[in-house]
Amino acid sequence: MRIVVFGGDGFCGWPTALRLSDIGHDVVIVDNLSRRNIDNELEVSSLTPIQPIGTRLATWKELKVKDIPFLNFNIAEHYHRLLTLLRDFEPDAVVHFAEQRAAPYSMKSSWHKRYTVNNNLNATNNLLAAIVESGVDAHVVHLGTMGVYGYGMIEGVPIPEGYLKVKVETQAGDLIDQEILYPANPGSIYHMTKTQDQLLFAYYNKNDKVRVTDLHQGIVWGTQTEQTKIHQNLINRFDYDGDYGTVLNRFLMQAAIGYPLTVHGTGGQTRAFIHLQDSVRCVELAITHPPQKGERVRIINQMTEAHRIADLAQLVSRLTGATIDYLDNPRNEAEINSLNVVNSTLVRMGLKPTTLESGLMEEVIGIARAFASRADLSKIPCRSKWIGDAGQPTS
Ligand code: NAD
Ligand code: USQ
Repeated sequence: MRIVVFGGDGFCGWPTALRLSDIGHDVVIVDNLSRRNIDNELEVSSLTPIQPIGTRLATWKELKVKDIPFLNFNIAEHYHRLLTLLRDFEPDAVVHFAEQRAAPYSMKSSWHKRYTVNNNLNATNNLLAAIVESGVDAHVVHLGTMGVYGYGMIEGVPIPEGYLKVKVETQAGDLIDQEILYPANPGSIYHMTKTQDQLLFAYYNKNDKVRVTDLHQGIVWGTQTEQTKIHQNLINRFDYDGDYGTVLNRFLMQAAIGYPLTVHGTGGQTRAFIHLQDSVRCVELAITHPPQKGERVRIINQMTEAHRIADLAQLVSRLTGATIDYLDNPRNEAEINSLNVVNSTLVRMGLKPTTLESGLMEEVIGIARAFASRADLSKIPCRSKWIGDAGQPTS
């Protein structure tokens, strides 16, 4: 298949592009390198020494004799480059990772809120509009988030894969069955953009019959995949800073350098998780199981395990001897929640999950300890607050 990976220089996009190339697809990467520029803005670096995209791709070509063309442009702004690419390359599938993905970054200031909304919504809308205008029948595989559901806000109801069965009372007093998009309940501006993406997909799917799979992904942990391990120039990024570092990778890195684990509040928040290797495999499965023309947007919950943050901290502490700090929560989120998620589609398609127990120590030793000397401890605290003293977000 011909596949474009939008956001293919990022944490999830890079290993996905390599995997798709490795198994024989013709892959093109589009990325405007905004994530690398945000590292410059925040004065942080990946814990792992990631190479420039040119070095990454030259190494891949040398090792595998496979060319992955790279185009550097902003899909939220350069519509005509996007349209031309789709017309010339005629992809069978496009994988859409190209969004600003950090909730704390999206809450740092009004500028960061506006950037995240402009970037994410225009990226998604441009991609869908260009697919329609080009006439290519490319299957859109989008990386969404479990955060659109509000982490199980309806007590006692397992989170379905996107659509909720409801009974609606008619004027005559009869109850009729309906299936609706699960009510959106975002917890940050970033998560809000993903709930808006859902409406864009629903609309273009209804009006133009664009085929879409929206993968509602949990928090990704881990760093390396089968392909990124092959050579040091292919190493994937590892974010540990207070804006981009996600909770489990932060705990693993903190444990490796002897920094107390930073639990927000009591740690009663329950979240969904998936290992990076499984995330890559899920995208592959989504590509090889496309929806039919005219089928509604297919929504798949891309997660393998749910854990309470406090339990994760205790598990990491037990394995490594790390101490735990319970900090004032900088976010505005429920202190405690339970989470029960339906994830049967991916299991049915053949996903064999990597469990936390099996992969944690490999990550601590192989990555976090190996690159501990590159850590800048001043970048670990989360300084982005959802609500500041003046009722405004602060950074
Ligand atoms: P990332 O920031 O590492 O990668 C995103 C890539 O897209 C970056 O390389 C960036 O430069 C590029 N990009 C952003 N806007 C662009 C634009 N307008 N034009 C061209 N390129 C652009 O993020 P990630 O962790 O790889 O996440 C990828 C996707 O998966 C995101 O949409 C995110 O919401 C979703 N997701 C990530 C996680 C996670 O834990 N990392 C979990 C659930 C969902
Ligand atoms: N948390 C801590 N300590 C930390 C960091 C985070 O206790 O040092 C807590 C947070 O308060 C939150 C939870 O851990 O309750 C998760 O935070 P996170 O930063 O790991 O994840 P989140 O902000 O939700 O975002 C990440 C990705 C995002 C993706 C989302 C999936 O950055 O792109 O959409 O996970 S989900 O969480 O399922 O919505």
